[in-house]
Amino acid sequence: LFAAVELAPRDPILGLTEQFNADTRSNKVNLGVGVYYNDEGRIPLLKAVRKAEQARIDAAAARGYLPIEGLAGYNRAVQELLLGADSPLIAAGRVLTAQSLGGTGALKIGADFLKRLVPQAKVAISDPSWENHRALFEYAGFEVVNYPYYDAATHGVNFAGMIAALESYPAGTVVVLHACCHNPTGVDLTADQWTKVVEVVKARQLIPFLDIAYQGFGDGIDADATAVRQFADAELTFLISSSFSKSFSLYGERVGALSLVAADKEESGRVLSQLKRVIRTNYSNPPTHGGTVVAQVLTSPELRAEWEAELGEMRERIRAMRAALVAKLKERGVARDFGFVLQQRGMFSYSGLTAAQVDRLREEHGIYAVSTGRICVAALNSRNIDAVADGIAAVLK
Ligand code: PLP
Ligand code: TYF
Repeated sequence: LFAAVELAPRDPILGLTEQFNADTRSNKVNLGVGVYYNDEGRIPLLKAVRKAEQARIDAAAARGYLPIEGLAGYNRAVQELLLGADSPLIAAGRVLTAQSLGGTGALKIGADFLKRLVPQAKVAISDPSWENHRALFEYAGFEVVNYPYYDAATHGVNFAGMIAALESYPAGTVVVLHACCHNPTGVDLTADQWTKVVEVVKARQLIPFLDIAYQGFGDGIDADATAVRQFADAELTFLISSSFSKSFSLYGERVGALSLVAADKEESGRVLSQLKRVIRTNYSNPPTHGGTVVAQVLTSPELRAEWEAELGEMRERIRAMRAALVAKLKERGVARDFGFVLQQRGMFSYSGLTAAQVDRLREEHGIYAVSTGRICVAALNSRNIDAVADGIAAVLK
C-alpha cells in the first residue's frame, strides 16, 4: 500500500528547528522559528496563565465535551478583543465565532467552509506570506495566487502593485490579509492604506479573510486591530482567523478562533450551522484546557490587567532588541543602514540577508535564520545579541 509513497519535503521553518536541535555547538542561536523567547532565552509561562491554570486545577473541573463551536465565554471574549467590547456588530448578533486548534485550525476550517460555499474561487495571498498559507488553501482544494506585497528596494510595501492586483481579481476572489505584524516581512500597511484596501475589496466584491496571529505584538491590542475594525466599519461580510499561541505564549495548547461577520443575526445562525458541520467532520469539538484558561484571563479584571502588562513587556522587549541590533551593527562598522528594522512590527524582520549569507551565518557562526533572510527578533536577547551582530557583520564583509 505505502510502497509508492514519496518522501515529502520538510517545512522549511520547522525543518530548520530540527537541524538546530541536532547542532552540538553550545553558542548556537535559533532565529528561525517564530516563537517569543524571554531574555533568558526561554519560552515564558505567563503569570496570568499560571494563575488561571492553578484556579482550574483547584476547581477540579470535569472534562466533558465542549460544544462543537467551543466555549461560549471564550468565543465572546475573542470577538471583543478583535472588534472592541462596544462593537455594534457583536450587539446585533452578526458575529459568530468557533474556538479552533490554533490560528492554523481557524484557517483550515475557514478554508473548508469557503470551499463548499465558493468552490471555483481563487485564493490570493501576499508575496511573500506565512509559509503555511499556500499549502493550507491548496490542500483545501483552492488555486492559490500571490498579490505583490513586499518591496525589497524600499524595505516597504509595494502598495501600488498590491492595489492593482486586488483591482484585477474577479468578484468572489478570497483575499488573505495579515491584519498586523506581517509574517515574514514585519512590514505592515498604514491605517490609510488599510482604508484604501477596504475600499477596493468592497468595490470589487472580494472575500476578505483576515489573519491575525500577533495581536498586541505591534503597537498594542487595539492599535493592532485597526484593519479588523476598518473592515467591520465598512459593513462588509468577512472572515477572521486569530491565534493566542504568541500573545498568551500557549503555542502547544492550540488556542485560536475563526470569527465570521455576517449580514444579520439570522444569516449568522445559518452560517454557524454550516461551520459546525465542518468542525464535526474534522475533530468534533475543540479541547478544553487552552480555551478555558484564555477565557478566564480575558474576563477576570485582575488577570486581564496582568496579561496586558506581560504582553506589553514582550512587545517592548522586541522593540528594544530591534534598536540594539541596529545600534550594534553600526558599532561594528557595517555600512548598510539597518534603520528599517526599527520600522518593522511584530516578531520578524526581513533582514535583507541573502540565502548565501544565511548559509554562512549557520555554518560559520551557529546562527540559524530562514533562507529568505527572515530573522525572529523575538529570539534575540542580551546574551546572544553580540554574537548575532558579530555574525551578521562578518557575513556582510
Ligand atoms: N497565521 C500567521 C500569519 C502566522 O504567522 C501563524 C504562526 O504560527 C499562524 C497563522 C498560525 O498560528 P498557530 O500557531 O496558532 O496555529
Ligand atoms: O512562521 C513561523 O515561524 C511560525 C511558526 O508550518 C510556524 O508561524 C512555522 C511554520 C509552520 C507552522 C508554524
